[in-house]
Amino acid sequence: MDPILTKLGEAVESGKVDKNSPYPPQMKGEDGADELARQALDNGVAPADVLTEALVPAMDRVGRKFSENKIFVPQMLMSAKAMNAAMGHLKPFFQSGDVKTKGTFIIGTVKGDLHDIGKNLVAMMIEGGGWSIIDLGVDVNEDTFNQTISENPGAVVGLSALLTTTMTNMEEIVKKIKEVNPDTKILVGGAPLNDDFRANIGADFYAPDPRGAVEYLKELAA
Ligand code: B1M
Repeated sequence: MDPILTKLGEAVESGKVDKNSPYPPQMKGEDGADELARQALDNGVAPADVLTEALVPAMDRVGRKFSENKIFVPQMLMSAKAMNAAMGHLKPFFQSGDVKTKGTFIIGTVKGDLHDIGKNLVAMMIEGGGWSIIDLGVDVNEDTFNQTISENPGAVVGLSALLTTTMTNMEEIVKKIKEVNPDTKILVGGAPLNDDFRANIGADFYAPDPRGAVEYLKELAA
C-alpha cells in the first residue's frame, strides 16, 4: 500500500484533523488527514483507494476500539472530524460519479426526541464506511422519512431514539414506513432499545453501537 495511505489511516485513527490541530499532542506539527488526503490525490492515488484502503479501515478500527471501550466519545468524534476533513477532498469525485458509494443511508432521531450525539456518530461512521448520508436531524416524523425514501429509492433507513417515551414514536414510524415503502430496510438504535423491542416493532435490525450499524450495512451491500 502507498505509504501516504498508511499515514492517512493513522491520522484518522488518532483523530489528527490537520497540521494545526493540537490533538493528539504526540502528533503536534505533523500533517493531518486534511493534508495527507490532498497529497495522496495529488500523487495520483485513486480516490476510491483513498476511501477503501485508508479511511474505511481506519474508521473500522475506531469503531472496534469504541465497542471494546478502548476509546470514548471524544476520541471517536475527533476521528470522525479527521475523516470528514479527508472526505472534503473526495466529495468532488463522489459528486462527479467517479467514485460510487455503497448506497444511500437516511438517518434521523425520531419525533419528540432531540438527542443527536449518538445519531451523529452513527452517521459519521457509516459515511466512513463508504455510504452517502442524508441526515434528517432530530424530531423527524414518518412523513419526512417516507418522502425522503421516495426521493431515494433503495435507501436504507436508520432511526435513533434516546427516551423511553419516544421509543413508542419509533414504533409508529416503522409501521408507516413499512406501509408506504414495504421493501425499505430499517435499522434502529439508541440507549433504551434492545433486539426484542426491534422485533416487536417490525424493524429489520438493531445495532447497539455505530460499529454494529456499519457491519449491518456492510452485509446489505455485499
Ligand atoms: Co437527555 N436524557 N433529556 N438530554 N440525555 C438522557 C437520555 C437520560 C437517560 C438522562 C437521565 O435521566 N439519566 C434521560 C432519558 C430517560 C428515559 O427516557 N428513560 C434523558 C431525559 C429525561 C431528557 C429530557 C426529557 C430532560 C428534561 O427536559 N426533563 C430532555 C428531552 C428532550 C427531548 O429529546 N425532547 C433531555 C434533553 C437533553 C439535552 C438536550 C440536554 C441533551 C441532548 C443534546 C444532544 O443530543 N444534542 C441531553 C443529553 C446529552 C443526555 C445524556 C446525558 C447523554 C446522551 C448522549 O448523547 N450520550 C443522557 C444520559 C446518558 O446517556 N448518560 C440523557 C452519548 C451518545 C454517544 O450515546 O446517544 O446512547 P447514545 O448513542 C449511542 C448508542 O445508543 C448508539 O450508538 C451511540 C454510540 O454508541 N445509537 C445508535 C444511538 N442511535 C443509534 C442509531 C443506530 C444505531 C446505534 O442506528 C440507526
